Amino acid sequence: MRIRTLLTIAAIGSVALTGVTVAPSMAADEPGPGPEIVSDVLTPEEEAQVHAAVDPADKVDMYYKGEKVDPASDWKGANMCVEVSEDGTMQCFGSDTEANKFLAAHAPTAAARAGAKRALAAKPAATQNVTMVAPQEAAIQRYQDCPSSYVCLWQNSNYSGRRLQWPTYDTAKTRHLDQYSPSFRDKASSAFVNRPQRGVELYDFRSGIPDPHLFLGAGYSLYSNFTSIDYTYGGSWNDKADAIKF
Ligand SMILES: [Ca+2]
Repeated sequence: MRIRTLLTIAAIGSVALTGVTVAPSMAADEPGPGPEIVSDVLTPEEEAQVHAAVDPADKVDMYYKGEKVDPASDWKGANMCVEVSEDGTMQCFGSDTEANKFLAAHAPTAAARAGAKRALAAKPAATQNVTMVAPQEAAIQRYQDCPSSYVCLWQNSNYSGRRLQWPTYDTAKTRHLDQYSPSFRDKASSAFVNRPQRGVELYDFRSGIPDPHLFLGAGYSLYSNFTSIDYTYGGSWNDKADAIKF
């Protein structure tokens, strides 16, 4: 069943709530547009908590083809990087098949391993399917690259470009997007919360004014384009996120 998470918004200043009405998906586990898009600002207490949970200077180790990614360099040929340990370590991959083969055996939770296995099993059918649909529809279906039980952020809209992918742990983790190499700060443009429960928060760290945060609901929720999500201080959430709590 599609779980809808409702947030109670405290009656504080600078609340920007964009009500997006979408038809709920009827089938179980069927991805669909995120429920309510909630963009708000953190209270000073929440802000202190988030800042204490992340340190942008504390870079995570990232590996590609068995070698550590040089923090000063690029992802080289990698298209996606996936968190493979609770300490934040990432493995980067050139293709989804390569990623899912690794994750099916080495992902840090049983659900994450199962999600990768399911993606591998579904791959031939999905590929056939994509050749039969219009290119635009195929592009929109790229969210399927983010396997079941994971949370994904993409650099571009419509689930394209580079992707960061996190598994679901027993408790939520917070990561500064500056911890990745190269930094993913101010880059996220689309997202998929491919799990039934526990939404995701994105934060934008600001100096001198309260930090905005964006709540992405659980329940297989798709957010295809952050340019369509209003940002508290004007403009959109595109290329704003500095940290993620998943
Ligand atoms: Ca930012």
